[in-house]
Formats: sequence, C-alpha cells, structure tokens
Amino acid sequence: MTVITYGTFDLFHIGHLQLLERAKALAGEGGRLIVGVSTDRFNWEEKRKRSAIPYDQRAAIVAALRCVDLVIPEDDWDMKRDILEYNVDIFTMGSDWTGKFDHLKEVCEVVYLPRTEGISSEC
Ligand code: C2G
Repeated sequence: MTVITYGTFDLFHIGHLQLLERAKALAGEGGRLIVGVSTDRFNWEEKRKRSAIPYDQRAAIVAALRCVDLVIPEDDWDMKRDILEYNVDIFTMGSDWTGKFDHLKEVCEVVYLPRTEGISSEC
C-alpha cells in the first residue's frame, strides 16, 4: 500500500524519525511512503512558521531516510490532489493533528499516529 504524510521536518529529530518509521509500517510489506515536505513559502504564508533549515536541505534529509520512498514539496493545503495523483491508500499525521484532516476520509483512510513527547523543533 501507499502511505502519505506531510511535515516541516525542521531540525530533524527522533520524533520525526519515529513518525516516519510508524508511517512506513502502515504501508505493510513492499509498501511505499511518500512525504510532503513543506516549502519555506508554504510555512510562512500558511503557517507563519519560519524554519531554521531551508526547504532543499530539509527535503534532502528526509529523502535520504531508508523508510522514505519519495519526497514531494508541500506548497498548499490540497492534499486531496496528491492522494489522487499518487493513488494513496492511507493519509497519516501525528496526533497533534487529530481531526484536522478527517475530510480526506472521502478519498483514503486517515490515521493519526502517537507523537513522541518531550522533543520539538521549536527552539
Ligand atoms: N511529530 C511527532 N513527534 C514530535 C514532533 C513531531 O510525532 N515530537 C510529528 C508531527 O505530528 C508531524 C510530523 O512529525 O506528523 C512532522 O512534524 P512537523 O515537522 O512539526 O510538521 P508540522 O509543522 O506539524 O507540519 O500540512 C501539515 C504540515 O505540513 C505539518
């Protein structure tokens, strides 16, 4: 199966890694994990968030992970387009987003995974 998740992945840390490994596990044997890494534009325009690390470096770090099969830029909130384009079976996010993406249940399964407590990119 194909799983997709999204994030900023700034100052990459164990909480990000555990989320991505849990997301890959959802894809099952021979499955695929796609990760949408938020662009600097999206982060500022939509989330008023400035990341310490620029998009191209955050994307390269995520793309280098064994559990990640494809990285795409997240430059808007239209996850439905990505889900249909990549024939995604499961959309997943950490539990801090619980309920925020339930509308995507029209096009795929939505799973919220437990966050790793006690660590954050926020300095
Ligand atoms: N995460 C986690 N544990 C942490 C920190 C983050 O499980 N201690 C998870 C988040 O729940 C999210 C993913 O790791 O699913 C990426 O976290 P962020 O980089 O903080 O992503 P965010 O800024 O929430 O952007 O449109 C969705 C956004 O792009 C998500």
